[in-house]
Amino acid sequence: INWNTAKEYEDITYKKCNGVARIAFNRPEVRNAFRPKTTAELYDAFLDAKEDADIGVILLSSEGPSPKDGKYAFCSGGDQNARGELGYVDDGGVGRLNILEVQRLIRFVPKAVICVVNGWAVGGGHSLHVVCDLTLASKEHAVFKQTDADVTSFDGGYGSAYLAKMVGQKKAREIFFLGRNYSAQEAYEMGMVNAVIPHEELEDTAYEWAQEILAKSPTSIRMLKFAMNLTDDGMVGQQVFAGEATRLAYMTEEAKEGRNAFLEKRKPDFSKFKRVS
Ligand code: 1HA
Repeated sequence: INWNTAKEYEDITYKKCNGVARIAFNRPEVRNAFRPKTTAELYDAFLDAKEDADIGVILLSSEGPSPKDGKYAFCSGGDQNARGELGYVDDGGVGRLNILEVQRLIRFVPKAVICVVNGWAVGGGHSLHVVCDLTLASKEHAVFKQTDADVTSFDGGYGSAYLAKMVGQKKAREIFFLGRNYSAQEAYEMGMVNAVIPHEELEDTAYEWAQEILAKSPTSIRMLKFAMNLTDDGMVGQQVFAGEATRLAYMTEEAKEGRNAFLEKRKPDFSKFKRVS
């Protein structure tokens, strides 16, 4: 895979290759914990991948292993050193919850997002995998764990409520209330991981899955993603899905007649358009 660096950041890496964007945590010495700078960079990179018409699939991955002890981590959630009186504070002392904005961008980007879990997926890192469209996990190194209730920093949105839709209420409550470790295989059996992949093949497999998706109709992928999001996202889910329906409607002759009639200061003539049933 011939990855090209798309932009240089401090806390993440951002690369592109053949229609695929790869956004990766790059703080392996702290198990890829995110601080406000990290989430701001993630948001920036996701926005770029969203706007880039050549990109069809986004991989959310991580660099590693840790130079300290050689262990792998996808993401260990919020950096506990960044927590002050106001919660997770940025360099200017402002309390930030912008990982939730990153979650919403992943959810509403009209492209498939694949989470590549090569090690620990913990706390807010676990929640990020939950919100991605697909998850691939390292057979040897992936560990799924929810520590929100250990550190009083809890995700009551997608991270827990949507997880419960995915793995069932009892299992989700166990994951959050007990905070145990789950292997890639256990996560697969619960239905929150799409495939368990030998570690050495993980990144290549994610790229191959991305290429398979890229060969599909882009309109179908975006409509399907938003259709599957719809009921869980309430009115916003409807708004996002309906926006795509409006986009398709704009492309019809009927819409052109409506626009042209207004611009030509005449009554629209919709009589030639059949009422299909
Ligand atoms: O839920 C939310 C949010 C919800 C709503 C809105 C905003 C939210 C924002 C954030 C979050 C959260 O993410 S809450 C959950 C925060 N994360 C944690 O509680 C996980 C903390 N880490 C661990 O439990 C463990 O480190 C580990 C299971 C991931 C790995 O264990 P391991 O392999 O034994 O490594 P360990 O020795 O513990 O860690 C290696 C180094 O990484 C340590 O530093 P060192 O002693 O080498 O100096 C460790 O302190 C550091 N590290 C690991 N995780 C974090 C961390 N440093 C800061 N923050 C971390 N999260």
